[in-house]
Amino acid sequence: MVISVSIIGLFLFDYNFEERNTEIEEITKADVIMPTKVSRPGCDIEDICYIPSTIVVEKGKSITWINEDSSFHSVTSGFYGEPTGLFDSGYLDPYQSYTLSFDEFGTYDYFCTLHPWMKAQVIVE
Ligand SMILES: [Cu+2]
Repeated sequence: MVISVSIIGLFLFDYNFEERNTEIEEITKADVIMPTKVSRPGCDIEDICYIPSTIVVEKGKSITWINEDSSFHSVTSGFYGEPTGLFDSGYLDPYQSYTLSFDEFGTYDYFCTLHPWMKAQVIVE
């Protein structure tokens, strides 16, 4: 129990340290896109609210999301109504990006705090 608590603590520390928001003035190479019109229900039917909706990343590597929609969106760990508190981009402006490094193995579900139908997953291997 003590061991698992300390691992979570380290992960949270790494997360806070690595988190950063980048403005689009720099050329952003995004791994996951929030496409246009996902602020309306429907993208969930084809699972294209975040593209790709499941991304596999090597442990220690980072993922960059970009909001290509004209509405605000977020990248928030957990499920709508049940955030896990591991990461949260806050509201991303149109064309704002968000980069996070993943230093622990696992499957990380995430969602948008504004649009309950927007959900996706990061798998760290
Ligand atoms: Cu959204």
